[in-house]
Amino acid sequence: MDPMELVHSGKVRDIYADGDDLILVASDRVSVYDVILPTPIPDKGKILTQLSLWWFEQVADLVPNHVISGTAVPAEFAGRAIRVRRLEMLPVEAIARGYLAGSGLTEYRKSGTVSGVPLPPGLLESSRLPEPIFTPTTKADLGLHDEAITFDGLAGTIGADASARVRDLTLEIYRRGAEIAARAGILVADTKFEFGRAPDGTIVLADEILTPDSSRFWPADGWQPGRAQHGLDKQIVRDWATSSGWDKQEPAPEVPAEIVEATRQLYVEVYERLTGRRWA
Ligand code: Q0Z
Repeated sequence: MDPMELVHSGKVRDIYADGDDLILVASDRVSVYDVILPTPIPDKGKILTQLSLWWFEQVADLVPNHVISGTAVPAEFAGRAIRVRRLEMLPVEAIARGYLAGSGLTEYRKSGTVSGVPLPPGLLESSRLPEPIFTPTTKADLGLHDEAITFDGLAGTIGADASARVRDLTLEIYRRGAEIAARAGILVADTKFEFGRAPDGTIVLADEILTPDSSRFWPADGWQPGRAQHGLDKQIVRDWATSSGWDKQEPAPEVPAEIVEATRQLYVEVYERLTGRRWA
């Protein structure tokens, strides 16, 4: 096979070009407080890739997606790569929120709104929202933080028609995802989608979807508004990092084997609960 060109290296994923296609490769790297840890989580890239492929199938009737193949990838990336159609990406993150957490909670406490959308008074940290909301952000360059934009701000960036389509799709896909996850005892507090345009103008779902890296997953069991929830992701690493006294500046310390194994097990559990398949 011809050598592929590395077109983008993200914190935890890389993109290669292969002719007209792209190959998205998920690594086992883990980012905590925006710092890459020196210790990989074995199988993380494969688990998130297989989970994302499974989700694309679950929402295929709602929206076209960029997936060409989960298997026609270079042997060295087998299992942790997806061959996708190259799209003209929309320069925004399409976020849906069903619960109050993170930057949504911060804005609500300050102004009673999230992305400019007024919410009822009296909501608590982790409260379920009366209905899921669309809270787009601009895509900031590496190192900078994404900024919330209103729907009108979005329309100014990508146009009114594309904005309405992206909003409607984001909420539809979120509702489908949240409903499927709920049956597995998992709450999708919020999730981020990325869309692109095909040459004919069709809006296409891209990137990875509904993984612990692109979403906030909480166990439905024990969910309680009024306090922070335990995330079904790298929470174990985050908690260990905090208790280790690390100052959150590079370089991060090595992660102990038992923390690595517990985190890997959590990713496996999320995969198995959602898909109903065993992680072999
Ligand atoms: C996705 C990203 C990743 C770092 C570009 N189908 C597509 N066509 C064109 N561009 C993209 C896609 Cl998915 C694209 N990203 C996000 C993915 C590593 C950043 F694997 N950037």
